[in-house]
Amino acid sequence: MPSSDKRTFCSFYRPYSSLIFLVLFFVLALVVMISVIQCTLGDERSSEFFKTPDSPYGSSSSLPQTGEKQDRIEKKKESDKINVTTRKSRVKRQYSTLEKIEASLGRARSAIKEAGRTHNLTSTHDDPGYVPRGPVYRNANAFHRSYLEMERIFKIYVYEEGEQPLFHYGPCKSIYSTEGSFIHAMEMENIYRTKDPNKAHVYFMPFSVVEMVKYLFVLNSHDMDPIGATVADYVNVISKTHPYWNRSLGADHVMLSCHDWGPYASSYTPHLYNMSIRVLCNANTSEGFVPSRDVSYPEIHLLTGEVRGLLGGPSPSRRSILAFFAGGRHGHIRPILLKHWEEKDEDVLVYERLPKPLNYNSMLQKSKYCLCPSGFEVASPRVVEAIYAECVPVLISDGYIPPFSDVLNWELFSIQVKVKDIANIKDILTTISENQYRRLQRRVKQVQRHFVVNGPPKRFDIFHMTVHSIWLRRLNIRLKGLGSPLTII
Ligand SMILES: *[C@@H]1O[C@H](CO)[C@@H](O)[C@H](O)[C@H]1NC(C)=O
Ligand SMILES: *[C@@H]1O[C@H](CO)[C@@H](O)[C@H](O)[C@H]1NC(C)=O
Ligand SMILES: *[C@@H]1O[C@H](CO)[C@@H](O)[C@H](O)[C@H]1NC(C)=O
Ligand SMILES: *[C@@H]1O[C@H](CO)[C@@H](O)[C@H](O)[C@H]1NC(C)=O
Ligand SMILES: CC(=O)N[C@H]1CO[C@H](CO)[C@@H](O)[C@@H]1O
Repeated sequence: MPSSDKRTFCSFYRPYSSLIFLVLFFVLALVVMISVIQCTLGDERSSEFFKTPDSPYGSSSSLPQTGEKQDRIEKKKESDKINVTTRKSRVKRQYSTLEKIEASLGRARSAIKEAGRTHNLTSTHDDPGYVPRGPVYRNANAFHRSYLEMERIFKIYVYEEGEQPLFHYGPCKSIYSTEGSFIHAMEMENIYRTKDPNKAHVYFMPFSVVEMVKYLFVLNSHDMDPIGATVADYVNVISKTHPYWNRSLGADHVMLSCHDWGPYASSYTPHLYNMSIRVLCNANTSEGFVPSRDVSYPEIHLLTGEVRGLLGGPSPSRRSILAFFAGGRHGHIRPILLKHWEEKDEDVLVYERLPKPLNYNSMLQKSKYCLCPSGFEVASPRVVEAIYAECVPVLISDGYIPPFSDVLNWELFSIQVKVKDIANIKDILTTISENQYRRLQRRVKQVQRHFVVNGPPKRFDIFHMTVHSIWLRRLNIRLKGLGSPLTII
Protein backbone atom coordinates (compact mmCIF):
# COMPACT_ATOMS: atom_id res chain seq x y z
CA MET A 1 0.00 0.00 0.00
CA PRO A 2 2.13 2.90 -1.19
CA SER A 3 -0.35 5.54 -0.03
CA SER A 4 -0.24 4.49 3.61
CA ASP A 5 3.48 3.92 3.28
CA LYS A 6 3.94 7.58 2.50
CA ARG A 7 2.53 8.47 5.86
CA THR A 8 5.00 6.33 7.80
CA PHE A 9 7.41 8.16 9.97
CA CYS A 10 10.56 7.29 8.16
CA SER A 11 9.41 8.37 4.75
CA PHE A 12 8.63 11.70 6.37
CA TYR A 13 12.35 12.08 6.54
CA ARG A 14 13.13 11.81 2.85
CA PRO A 15 11.25 14.80 1.40
CA TYR A 16 12.39 16.65 4.46
CA SER A 17 16.02 15.82 3.85
CA SER A 18 15.91 17.04 0.27
CA LEU A 19 14.44 20.28 1.59
CA ILE A 20 17.31 20.52 4.05
CA PHE A 21 19.79 19.96 1.21
CA LEU A 22 18.13 22.70 -0.79
CA VAL A 23 18.34 25.08 2.16
CA LEU A 24 21.94 24.03 2.80
CA PHE A 25 22.75 24.64 -0.83
CA PHE A 26 21.43 28.19 -0.64
CA VAL A 27 23.23 28.85 2.62
CA LEU A 28 26.44 27.53 1.10
CA ALA A 29 25.96 29.68 -2.00
CA LEU A 30 25.38 32.69 0.24
CA VAL A 31 28.50 31.95 2.28
CA VAL A 32 30.60 31.62 -0.86
CA MET A 33 29.16 34.87 -2.20
CA ILE A 34 29.85 36.72 1.03
CA SER A 35 33.42 35.44 1.25
CA VAL A 36 34.04 36.33 -2.39
CA ILE A 37 32.71 39.83 -1.73
CA GLN A 38 34.86 40.14 1.37
CA CYS A 39 37.92 38.91 -0.52
CA THR A 40 37.42 41.47 -3.19
CA LEU A 41 37.04 44.12 -0.51
CA GLY A 42 40.37 42.99 0.87
CA ASP A 43 39.19 41.69 4.24
CA GLU A 44 41.15 38.46 4.46
CA ARG A 45 40.58 37.84 8.14
CA SER A 46 36.93 36.95 7.86
CA SER A 47 37.27 34.80 4.78
CA GLU A 48 40.06 32.96 6.56
CA PHE A 49 37.49 31.83 9.09
CA PHE A 50 35.80 29.57 6.57
CA LYS A 51 38.86 27.72 5.40
CA THR A 52 41.23 27.21 8.33
CA PRO A 53 41.93 23.48 8.49
CA ASP A 54 41.76 23.42 12.28
CA SER A 55 38.53 25.36 12.51
CA PRO A 56 35.77 23.18 13.93
CA TYR A 57 33.64 24.39 11.02
CA GLY A 58 36.14 23.27 8.39
CA SER A 59 35.70 20.22 6.21
CA SER A 60 36.50 16.91 7.83
CA SER A 61 37.75 15.10 4.75
CA SER A 62 41.26 16.53 4.49
CA LEU A 63 42.29 16.12 8.09
CA PRO A 64 45.97 16.78 8.69
CA GLN A 65 47.90 14.55 11.07
CA THR A 66 48.21 15.84 14.62
CA GLY A 67 51.87 16.73 14.28
CA GLU A 68 51.28 18.46 11.00
CA LYS A 69 48.37 20.36 12.50
CA GLN A 70 50.47 21.45 15.45
CA ASP A 71 53.11 22.73 13.03
CA ARG A 72 50.57 24.81 11.21
CA ILE A 73 49.31 26.34 14.42
CA GLU A 74 52.88 27.18 15.49
CA LYS A 75 53.65 28.76 12.12
CA LYS A 76 50.54 30.84 12.30
CA LYS A 77 51.45 32.08 15.74
CA GLU A 78 54.84 33.22 14.50
CA SER A 79 53.67 34.73 11.29
CA ASP A 80 50.72 36.73 12.42
CA LYS A 81 50.03 38.45 15.70
CA ILE A 82 46.59 39.72 14.82
CA ASN A 83 45.33 36.23 14.09
CA VAL A 84 46.77 34.93 17.36
CA THR A 85 44.62 37.44 19.20
CA THR A 86 41.52 36.51 17.22
CA ARG A 87 42.20 32.88 18.05
CA LYS A 88 42.64 33.65 21.73
CA SER A 89 39.43 35.59 22.01
CA ARG A 90 37.64 32.75 20.25
CA VAL A 91 38.89 30.24 22.81
CA LYS A 92 37.87 32.58 25.59
CA ARG A 93 34.38 33.01 24.17
CA GLN A 94 34.00 29.24 23.91
CA TYR A 95 35.09 28.78 27.49
CA SER A 96 32.53 31.22 28.83
CA THR A 97 29.84 29.63 26.64
CA LEU A 98 30.56 26.39 28.48
CA GLU A 99 30.25 28.20 31.79
CA LYS A 100 26.94 29.70 30.69
CA ILE A 101 25.71 26.28 29.64
CA GLU A 102 26.66 24.79 33.00
CA ALA A 103 25.04 27.70 34.85
CA SER A 104 21.75 27.21 32.99
CA LEU A 105 21.85 23.49 33.77
CA GLY A 106 22.49 24.38 37.41
CA ARG A 107 19.36 26.54 37.47
CA ALA A 108 17.32 23.75 35.86
CA ARG A 109 18.69 21.29 38.44
CA SER A 110 17.59 23.51 41.36
CA ALA A 111 14.17 24.14 39.80
CA ILE A 112 13.61 20.38 39.44
CA LYS A 113 14.77 19.67 43.00
CA GLU A 114 12.53 22.44 44.29
CA ALA A 115 9.54 21.08 42.33
CA GLY A 116 10.26 17.60 43.74
CA ARG A 117 10.10 18.89 47.29
CA THR A 118 6.82 20.75 46.82
CA HIS A 119 4.56 17.97 45.70
CA ASN A 120 4.85 14.46 44.31
CA LEU A 121 1.60 13.05 43.04
CA THR A 122 0.32 15.75 40.70
CA SER A 123 2.15 18.45 38.84
CA THR A 124 1.51 22.03 39.87
CA HIS A 125 2.66 23.34 36.47
CA ASP A 126 0.35 24.65 33.77
CA ASP A 127 0.43 22.68 30.57
CA PRO A 128 -2.13 22.89 27.78
CA GLY A 129 -1.00 19.48 26.47
CA TYR A 130 -0.58 17.07 29.35
CA VAL A 131 -0.24 17.18 33.12
CA PRO A 132 1.43 14.10 34.66
CA ARG A 133 -0.46 12.90 37.70
CA GLY A 134 -0.68 9.92 39.99
CA PRO A 135 1.68 7.49 41.72
CA VAL A 136 2.66 5.92 38.39
CA TYR A 137 5.20 8.76 38.25
CA ARG A 138 7.95 8.57 40.83
CA ASN A 139 7.43 12.28 41.31
CA ALA A 140 4.95 13.83 38.90
CA ASN A 141 5.80 17.41 39.79
CA ALA A 142 9.57 16.98 39.47
CA PHE A 143 9.11 15.11 36.20
CA HIS A 144 6.91 17.82 34.74
CA ARG A 145 9.28 20.61 35.80
CA SER A 146 12.18 18.65 34.33
CA TYR A 147 10.27 18.05 31.08
CA LEU A 148 9.44 21.76 30.74
CA GLU A 149 13.05 22.77 31.49
CA MET A 150 14.21 20.31 28.84
CA GLU A 151 11.86 21.80 26.24
CA ARG A 152 13.07 25.25 27.18
CA ILE A 153 16.84 24.84 27.09
CA PHE A 154 18.09 21.37 26.07
CA LYS A 155 20.20 21.43 22.91
CA ILE A 156 21.64 18.46 21.02
CA TYR A 157 24.30 18.62 18.33
CA VAL A 158 24.19 15.83 15.74
CA TYR A 159 27.59 15.04 14.23
CA GLU A 160 27.53 15.42 10.46
CA GLU A 161 30.43 13.03 9.78
CA GLY A 162 29.63 9.66 8.24
CA GLU A 163 27.57 8.50 5.28
CA GLN A 164 24.31 6.63 4.87
CA PRO A 165 23.37 3.86 5.39
CA LEU A 166 25.71 3.15 8.34
CA PHE A 167 25.26 6.71 9.62
CA HIS A 168 22.31 9.15 9.60
CA TYR A 169 19.99 6.25 8.84
CA GLY A 170 18.40 3.26 10.55
CA PRO A 171 15.57 0.74 10.16
CA CYS A 172 12.04 1.98 10.92
CA LYS A 173 10.34 -1.36 10.45
CA SER A 174 11.15 -4.75 12.02
CA ILE A 175 12.07 -5.59 15.59
CA TYR A 176 14.73 -2.88 15.63
CA SER A 177 12.35 -0.13 14.42
CA THR A 178 13.05 2.17 17.35
CA GLU A 179 16.73 2.47 16.38
CA GLY A 180 15.75 4.01 13.05
CA SER A 181 12.88 6.10 14.37
CA PHE A 182 15.10 7.89 16.87
CA ILE A 183 17.90 8.55 14.37
CA HIS A 184 15.39 9.91 11.83
CA ALA A 185 13.67 12.08 14.42
CA MET A 186 17.06 13.49 15.46
CA GLU A 187 18.08 14.17 11.85
CA MET A 188 14.82 16.00 11.21
CA GLU A 189 14.27 19.54 12.37
CA ASN A 190 13.23 19.34 16.04
CA ILE A 191 13.20 21.63 19.05
CA TYR A 192 16.37 20.13 20.55
CA ARG A 193 18.69 20.03 17.58
CA THR A 194 21.24 22.83 17.26
CA LYS A 195 23.60 23.43 14.35
CA ASP A 196 26.03 25.25 16.65
CA PRO A 197 28.10 22.67 18.56
CA ASN A 198 29.20 25.34 21.05
CA LYS A 199 25.62 25.74 22.21
CA ALA A 200 24.99 22.01 22.69
CA HIS A 201 24.55 20.17 25.99
CA VAL A 202 25.08 16.77 24.39
CA TYR A 203 26.55 15.43 21.14
CA PHE A 204 24.72 12.68 19.29
CA MET A 205 26.65 10.15 17.18
CA PRO A 206 24.09 9.00 14.60
CA PHE A 207 25.40 5.52 13.74
CA SER A 208 23.23 2.44 13.37
CA VAL A 209 24.52 -0.87 14.72
CA VAL A 210 21.66 -2.64 12.91
CA GLU A 211 22.89 -1.26 9.57
CA MET A 212 26.49 -2.14 10.46
CA VAL A 213 25.41 -5.72 11.14
CA LYS A 214 23.63 -5.75 7.78
CA TYR A 215 26.61 -4.45 5.76
CA LEU A 216 29.73 -5.39 7.74
CA PHE A 217 28.94 -8.70 9.39
CA VAL A 218 29.70 -11.86 7.44
CA LEU A 219 27.01 -14.43 8.21
CA ASN A 220 28.22 -17.29 10.46
CA SER A 221 31.66 -15.72 10.73
CA HIS A 222 31.14 -14.91 14.46
CA ASP A 223 33.41 -11.97 13.73
CA MET A 224 32.05 -8.74 15.21
CA ASP A 225 35.39 -6.92 14.91
CA PRO A 226 34.41 -4.89 11.81
CA ILE A 227 31.44 -3.42 13.70
CA GLY A 228 33.35 -2.50 16.85
CA ALA A 229 36.22 -1.15 14.73
CA THR A 230 33.85 1.05 12.67
CA VAL A 231 32.38 2.57 15.83
CA ALA A 232 35.89 3.10 17.28
CA ASP A 233 37.01 4.70 14.02
CA TYR A 234 34.05 7.07 14.10
CA VAL A 235 34.81 8.20 17.65
CA ASN A 236 38.41 8.69 16.57
CA VAL A 237 37.36 10.91 13.65
CA ILE A 238 35.03 13.13 15.68
CA SER A 239 37.54 13.43 18.52
CA LYS A 240 40.17 14.68 16.06
CA THR A 241 37.86 16.95 14.07
CA HIS A 242 36.08 18.57 17.01
CA PRO A 243 37.22 19.58 20.53
CA TYR A 244 34.14 18.21 22.33
CA TRP A 245 34.96 14.54 22.82
CA ASN A 246 38.33 15.19 24.46
CA ARG A 247 36.87 17.93 26.65
CA SER A 248 34.60 15.49 28.51
CA LEU A 249 36.21 12.14 27.54
CA GLY A 250 32.87 11.41 25.87
CA ALA A 251 30.72 11.98 28.96
CA ASP A 252 28.38 14.39 27.13
CA HIS A 253 28.22 12.18 24.03
CA VAL A 254 25.27 9.96 23.17
CA MET A 255 25.00 6.74 21.15
CA LEU A 256 21.82 4.76 20.57
CA SER A 257 21.23 1.17 19.55
CA CYS A 258 18.41 -1.32 19.68
CA HIS A 259 20.48 -4.21 18.36
CA ASP A 260 21.47 -7.02 20.76
CA TRP A 261 25.09 -6.19 19.94
CA GLY A 262 24.77 -2.46 20.74
CA PRO A 263 26.64 -2.82 24.06
CA TYR A 264 29.27 -5.03 22.41
CA ALA A 265 29.78 -2.53 19.56
CA SER A 266 30.54 0.16 22.16
CA SER A 267 33.04 -2.00 24.03
CA TYR A 268 35.80 -1.42 21.45
CA THR A 269 36.04 2.21 22.59
CA PRO A 270 36.76 2.26 26.35
CA HIS A 271 35.46 5.77 26.99
CA LEU A 272 32.36 5.22 24.89
CA TYR A 273 31.70 2.14 26.99
CA ASN A 274 32.57 3.67 30.37
CA MET A 275 31.79 7.36 30.06
CA SER A 276 29.26 8.11 27.33
CA ILE A 277 25.48 8.03 27.58
CA ARG A 278 24.48 4.81 25.81
CA VAL A 279 20.82 4.49 24.87
CA LEU A 280 20.28 0.74 24.59
CA CYS A 281 17.41 -1.71 24.18
CA ASN A 282 19.71 -4.41 25.53
CA ALA A 283 19.83 -2.85 29.02
CA ASN A 284 21.50 -5.80 30.77
CA THR A 285 23.17 -4.77 34.03
CA SER A 286 25.37 -7.87 33.79
CA GLU A 287 26.79 -6.53 30.53
CA GLY A 288 27.94 -3.12 31.71
CA PHE A 289 24.62 -1.27 31.58
CA VAL A 290 24.76 1.43 34.27
CA PRO A 291 21.28 2.82 35.03
CA SER A 292 22.53 6.22 36.24
CA ARG A 293 24.55 6.85 33.08
CA ASP A 294 22.96 4.72 30.35
CA VAL A 295 19.37 4.91 29.09
CA SER A 296 17.08 1.89 28.68
CA TYR A 297 15.28 2.22 25.35
CA PRO A 298 12.04 0.44 24.36
CA GLU A 299 12.21 -2.28 21.75
CA ILE A 300 9.13 -2.28 19.51
CA HIS A 301 8.35 -4.71 16.73
CA LEU A 302 6.73 -2.51 14.10
CA LEU A 303 6.00 -4.38 10.88
CA THR A 304 4.69 -1.36 9.00
CA GLY A 305 6.70 1.31 10.78
CA GLU A 306 3.64 2.76 12.45
CA VAL A 307 1.44 2.04 15.46
CA ARG A 308 -1.94 2.52 13.78
CA GLY A 309 -4.28 -0.36 14.65
CA LEU A 310 -2.09 -1.55 17.55
CA LEU A 311 -3.31 0.81 20.26
CA GLY A 312 -6.18 -0.05 22.58
CA GLY A 313 -8.16 -3.08 23.68
CA PRO A 314 -11.27 -4.17 25.56
CA SER A 315 -12.04 -3.29 29.17
CA PRO A 316 -10.90 -5.64 32.00
CA SER A 317 -14.25 -7.45 32.21
CA ARG A 318 -14.02 -8.46 28.55
CA ARG A 319 -10.60 -10.09 28.90
CA SER A 320 -11.18 -13.83 29.22
CA ILE A 321 -7.60 -15.15 29.23
CA LEU A 322 -5.53 -14.90 32.42
CA ALA A 323 -2.07 -14.90 30.82
CA PHE A 324 -0.66 -15.32 27.32
CA PHE A 325 2.67 -15.88 25.60
CA ALA A 326 3.69 -17.08 22.15
CA GLY A 327 7.28 -17.13 20.97
CA GLY A 328 10.40 -19.09 20.11
CA ARG A 329 12.68 -20.97 22.47
CA HIS A 330 15.27 -18.16 22.53
CA GLY A 331 17.83 -17.53 25.27
CA HIS A 332 17.80 -19.25 28.64
CA ILE A 333 14.55 -17.98 30.22
CA ARG A 334 12.00 -18.96 27.59
CA PRO A 335 12.86 -22.69 27.64
CA ILE A 336 12.02 -22.67 31.38
CA LEU A 337 8.69 -20.95 30.71
CA LEU A 338 7.84 -23.37 27.90
CA LYS A 339 8.87 -26.36 29.99
CA HIS A 340 6.42 -25.43 32.76
CA TRP A 341 3.52 -24.00 30.80
CA GLU A 342 3.55 -24.91 27.10
CA GLU A 343 -0.03 -25.94 26.24
CA LYS A 344 -0.54 -27.29 29.78
CA ASP A 345 -3.03 -24.91 31.36
CA GLU A 346 -6.37 -23.43 30.35
CA ASP A 347 -5.72 -20.05 32.03
CA VAL A 348 -2.02 -19.56 31.36
CA LEU A 349 -1.78 -19.95 27.58
CA VAL A 350 1.81 -20.48 26.47
CA TYR A 351 2.76 -21.50 22.92
CA GLU A 352 6.01 -21.88 21.06
CA ARG A 353 3.98 -21.51 17.84
CA LEU A 354 0.58 -19.87 17.91
CA PRO A 355 -2.02 -22.37 16.55
CA LYS A 356 -3.34 -21.36 13.12
CA PRO A 357 -6.79 -19.85 13.80
CA LEU A 358 -5.50 -17.66 16.65
CA ASN A 359 -4.36 -14.09 15.95
CA TYR A 360 -1.42 -12.76 17.95
CA ASN A 361 -2.72 -9.22 18.47
CA SER A 362 -6.23 -10.27 19.38
CA MET A 363 -4.78 -12.75 21.89
CA LEU A 364 -2.94 -9.85 23.55
CA GLN A 365 -6.19 -7.88 23.64
CA LYS A 366 -8.17 -10.77 25.17
CA SER A 367 -5.62 -11.34 27.94
CA LYS A 368 -5.42 -9.79 31.38
CA TYR A 369 -1.66 -10.37 31.68
CA CYS A 370 0.91 -10.68 28.90
CA LEU A 371 4.08 -12.63 29.69
CA CYS A 372 7.29 -10.90 28.58
CA PRO A 373 10.27 -13.21 29.14
CA SER A 374 13.72 -12.17 27.87
CA GLY A 375 14.80 -13.84 24.63
CA PHE A 376 18.30 -13.77 23.15
CA GLU A 377 18.82 -10.57 25.16
CA VAL A 378 17.10 -8.96 28.14
CA ALA A 379 14.68 -6.63 26.30
CA SER A 380 11.52 -7.99 24.76
CA PRO A 381 9.27 -6.21 22.25
CA ARG A 382 6.41 -7.91 24.12
CA VAL A 383 6.56 -5.31 26.87
CA VAL A 384 5.45 -2.49 24.57
CA GLU A 385 3.11 -4.84 22.64
CA ALA A 386 1.35 -5.49 25.97
CA ILE A 387 1.21 -1.78 26.83
CA TYR A 388 -0.22 -0.99 23.36
CA ALA A 389 -2.89 -3.72 23.79
CA GLU A 390 -3.64 -2.46 27.33
CA CYS A 391 -2.65 -5.84 28.77
CA VAL A 392 -0.66 -5.78 32.03
CA PRO A 393 2.96 -6.80 31.21
CA VAL A 394 4.59 -9.54 33.29
CA LEU A 395 8.35 -9.02 33.11
CA ILE A 396 10.38 -12.21 33.45
CA SER A 397 14.04 -11.29 33.23
CA ASP A 398 17.33 -11.04 35.09
CA GLY A 399 19.17 -7.74 35.36
CA TYR A 400 16.84 -5.86 33.01
CA ILE A 401 16.21 -2.16 33.65
CA PRO A 402 12.86 -1.29 32.04
CA PRO A 403 12.62 1.93 29.98
CA PHE A 404 11.95 5.30 31.65
CA SER A 405 12.40 3.77 35.13
CA ASP A 406 13.88 7.16 36.08
CA VAL A 407 10.38 8.63 35.82
CA LEU A 408 7.92 5.73 35.90
CA ASN A 409 7.12 3.45 38.81
CA TRP A 410 7.02 0.12 36.96
CA GLU A 411 5.79 -1.79 40.03
CA LEU A 412 2.48 0.04 39.73
CA PHE A 413 1.64 -1.00 36.17
CA SER A 414 3.48 -4.27 35.63
CA ILE A 415 4.22 -7.52 37.45
CA GLN A 416 7.81 -8.66 37.85
CA VAL A 417 8.33 -12.40 38.19
CA LYS A 418 11.74 -13.81 39.05
CA VAL A 419 13.05 -16.61 36.84
CA LYS A 420 13.01 -18.99 39.82
CA ASP A 421 9.28 -18.29 40.29
CA ILE A 422 8.21 -19.20 36.75
CA ALA A 423 6.52 -22.38 38.02
CA ASN A 424 4.35 -20.24 40.34
CA ILE A 425 3.13 -17.76 37.73
CA LYS A 426 -0.49 -18.86 37.98
CA ASP A 427 -0.52 -18.56 41.79
CA ILE A 428 1.16 -15.17 41.63
CA LEU A 429 -1.37 -13.82 39.13
CA THR A 430 -4.49 -15.31 40.71
CA THR A 431 -3.71 -13.80 44.13
CA ILE A 432 -3.98 -10.33 42.59
CA SER A 433 -7.50 -9.09 43.39
CA GLU A 434 -9.89 -7.84 40.72
CA ASN A 435 -9.62 -4.30 42.11
CA GLN A 436 -5.83 -4.42 42.10
CA TYR A 437 -5.92 -5.71 38.54
CA ARG A 438 -8.20 -2.89 37.39
CA ARG A 439 -5.82 -0.35 38.92
CA LEU A 440 -2.83 -1.93 37.18
CA GLN A 441 -4.67 -1.98 33.85
CA ARG A 442 -5.81 1.64 34.19
CA ARG A 443 -2.21 2.68 34.75
CA VAL A 444 -1.03 0.71 31.72
CA LYS A 445 -3.43 2.86 29.69
CA GLN A 446 -2.08 5.94 31.43
CA VAL A 447 1.60 5.28 30.56
CA GLN A 448 0.81 4.15 26.99
CA ARG A 449 1.41 7.65 25.56
CA HIS A 450 5.06 7.47 26.65
CA PHE A 451 5.68 4.44 24.43
CA VAL A 452 3.87 5.55 21.28
CA VAL A 453 5.96 6.15 18.15
CA ASN A 454 4.65 9.18 16.27
CA GLY A 455 5.82 10.61 12.94
CA PRO A 456 6.68 13.37 13.54
CA PRO A 457 7.09 13.00 17.33
CA LYS A 458 4.53 14.44 19.76
CA ARG A 459 5.12 15.77 23.28
CA PHE A 460 5.56 13.10 25.98
CA ASP A 461 5.83 10.28 23.40
CA ILE A 462 8.68 7.76 23.11
CA PHE A 463 11.00 10.22 21.33
CA HIS A 464 10.61 13.00 23.88
CA MET A 465 10.74 10.57 26.82
CA THR A 466 14.02 9.18 25.48
CA VAL A 467 15.45 12.67 25.05
CA HIS A 468 14.24 13.35 28.59
CA SER A 469 16.19 10.33 29.89
CA ILE A 470 19.29 11.68 28.11
CA TRP A 471 18.61 15.13 29.60
CA LEU A 472 18.50 13.64 33.12
CA ARG A 473 21.83 11.86 32.54
CA ARG A 474 23.36 15.13 31.32
CA LEU A 475 22.10 16.92 34.43
CA ASN A 476 24.13 14.40 36.42
CA ILE A 477 27.48 15.56 35.09
CA ARG A 478 29.11 18.95 35.29
CA LEU A 479 31.69 20.03 32.75
CA LYS A 480 34.33 22.50 33.76
CA GLY A 481 36.72 24.57 31.71
CA LEU A 482 39.92 23.21 30.24
CA GLY A 483 42.07 21.35 32.71
CA SER A 484 39.65 19.58 34.99
CA PRO A 485 37.26 18.05 32.51
CA LEU A 486 34.26 17.01 34.55
CA THR A 487 32.73 16.14 37.84
CA ILE A 488 29.91 13.68 38.37
CA ILE A 489 27.25 15.03 40.71
C1 LIG B 1 6.55 12.62 48.66
O1 LIG B 1 7.85 12.03 48.58
C2 LIG B 1 8.46 11.76 49.83
C3 LIG B 1 9.87 11.28 49.58
O2 LIG B 1 9.92 10.35 48.54
C4 LIG B 1 7.61 10.77 50.61
O3 LIG B 1 8.21 10.51 51.87
C5 LIG B 1 6.21 11.36 50.80
O4 LIG B 1 5.38 10.44 51.44
C6 LIG B 1 5.60 11.75 49.45
N1 LIG B 1 4.36 12.46 49.65
C7 LIG B 1 3.23 12.10 49.06
C8 LIG B 1 2.06 12.98 49.32
O5 LIG B 1 3.15 11.11 48.36
C1 LIG C 1 41.93 14.37 21.26
O1 LIG C 1 42.82 13.44 21.82
C2 LIG C 1 43.39 12.55 20.88
C3 LIG C 1 44.27 11.54 21.60
O2 LIG C 1 44.17 11.62 22.95
C4 LIG C 1 44.19 13.32 19.87
O3 LIG C 1 44.71 12.44 18.90
C5 LIG C 1 43.30 14.33 19.18
O4 LIG C 1 44.01 15.11 18.29
C6 LIG C 1 42.62 15.22 20.20
N1 LIG C 1 41.67 16.05 19.51
C7 LIG C 1 41.75 17.39 19.49
C8 LIG C 1 40.67 18.09 18.73
O5 LIG C 1 42.62 17.99 20.03
C1 LIG D 1 36.20 0.65 31.66
O1 LIG D 1 35.65 -0.14 32.69
C2 LIG D 1 36.25 -1.41 32.79
C3 LIG D 1 35.50 -2.17 33.84
O2 LIG D 1 35.26 -1.40 34.96
C4 LIG D 1 37.72 -1.26 33.12
O3 LIG D 1 38.31 -2.53 33.15
C5 LIG D 1 38.36 -0.42 32.06
O4 LIG D 1 39.71 -0.19 32.40
C6 LIG D 1 37.65 0.90 31.91
N1 LIG D 1 38.24 1.65 30.84
C7 LIG D 1 38.54 2.93 30.95
C8 LIG D 1 39.16 3.55 29.78
O5 LIG D 1 38.31 3.59 31.94
C1 LIG E 1 22.80 -10.64 30.52
O1 LIG E 1 24.19 -10.65 30.57
C2 LIG E 1 24.76 -11.79 31.17
C3 LIG E 1 26.26 -11.60 31.21
O2 LIG E 1 26.78 -11.49 29.92
C4 LIG E 1 24.36 -13.05 30.40
O3 LIG E 1 24.87 -14.20 31.05
C5 LIG E 1 22.85 -13.13 30.33
O4 LIG E 1 22.47 -14.22 29.54
C6 LIG E 1 22.28 -11.85 29.74
N1 LIG E 1 20.83 -11.93 29.80
C7 LIG E 1 20.11 -12.26 28.74
C8 LIG E 1 18.66 -12.42 28.96
O5 LIG E 1 20.58 -12.41 27.64
C1 LIG F 1 47.69 33.04 8.48
C2 LIG F 1 46.82 34.16 8.03
O1 LIG F 1 45.95 33.98 7.19
N1 LIG F 1 47.01 35.33 8.59
C3 LIG F 1 46.23 36.51 8.30
C4 LIG F 1 45.79 37.15 9.61
O2 LIG F 1 45.34 38.45 9.43
C5 LIG F 1 46.26 39.32 8.78
C6 LIG F 1 45.75 40.74 8.84
O3 LIG F 1 44.36 40.80 8.66
C7 LIG F 1 46.46 38.80 7.36
O4 LIG F 1 47.32 39.67 6.64
C8 LIG F 1 47.03 37.42 7.41
O5 LIG F 1 47.11 36.87 6.11
